[in-house]
Amino acid sequence: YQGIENGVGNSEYAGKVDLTTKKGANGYELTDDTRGGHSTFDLGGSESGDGKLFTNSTDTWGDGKPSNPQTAAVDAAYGAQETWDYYKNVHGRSGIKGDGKGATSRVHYGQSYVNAFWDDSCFCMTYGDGQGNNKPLTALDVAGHEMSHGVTSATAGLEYSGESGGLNEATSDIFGASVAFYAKNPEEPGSYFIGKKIDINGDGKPLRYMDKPSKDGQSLDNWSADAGNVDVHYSSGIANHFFYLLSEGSGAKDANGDHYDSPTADGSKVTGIGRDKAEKIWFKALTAYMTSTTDYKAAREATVKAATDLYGADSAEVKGVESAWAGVNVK
Ligand code: ASN
Ligand code: ZN
Repeated sequence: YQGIENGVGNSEYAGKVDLTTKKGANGYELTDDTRGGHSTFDLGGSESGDGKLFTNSTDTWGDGKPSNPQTAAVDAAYGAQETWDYYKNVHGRSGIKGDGKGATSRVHYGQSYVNAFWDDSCFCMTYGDGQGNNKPLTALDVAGHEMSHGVTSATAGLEYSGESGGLNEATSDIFGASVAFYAKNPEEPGSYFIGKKIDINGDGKPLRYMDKPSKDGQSLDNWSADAGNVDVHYSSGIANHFFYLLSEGSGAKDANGDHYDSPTADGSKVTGIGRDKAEKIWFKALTAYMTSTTDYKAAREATVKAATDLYGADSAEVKGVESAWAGVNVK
């Protein structure tokens, strides 16, 4: 017999998780035929090639520790699974390209590589092992962030420089956080703080903050004329802040033990419309109205159009979009 199986993984970040696997000629394989055949490969420290498909004699994978090479594979497979389900069940999109096809994940890239990246040319997701090879970059919000670069590339195609680059990065932060909220995993709860689990700077702090992006010391909270000259991982702050304001509104709020605090550029008050609607608006704007050269002003127009399509011209949602952009100085 060869076919679809229900496996169990012991992850580094997400606890014990269910994984869809496959029984093949050489035992169990980390391939998910219920999600377009997404498969997870071991680079074993190499920086090139496809790697080797993870296989196992039983259908229990990893032991929750980074010393076991399967553990990072469990987190990567879980991230791909939740990202697939998020786009399918929330936005009706089947796979990164919307064509029903799964991608591949590669783990154990290089030595102590502290990053993860999506690559359109191999339609593949790659994860480093992190500092001292023991903090793999395989957290759920990182998986969602990186694979969302594939979605952006297949849709709006936002150029990765200038203001469009900031919007590209923000789209990945928005949907990376959204994937984690969607998954409702108590070990790895959703948050507006990006990269909480990977401890990329070794100080226990998140990589980026959507409520008040400048808390990282470099990101922009609000638009200004030189936003297009700032690194895309910092100019993204403007749209991340917009998304937070649209979802939650202005004013301090505690959630999941995170202290969220989001003042507006001009002191105006913004009333949130809830994250679910904000996600729908951003997705529609990305897939129907944004293009490779969309800048912040055009992103405002795209989201107003999207909210108008979804909720009507005189809706509270359109007013929310307008007031959230005003709150980040995009007028
Ligand atoms: N983690 C980085 C990012 O998604 C990797 C890269 O491709 N620059 O922006
Ligand atoms: Zn990115």
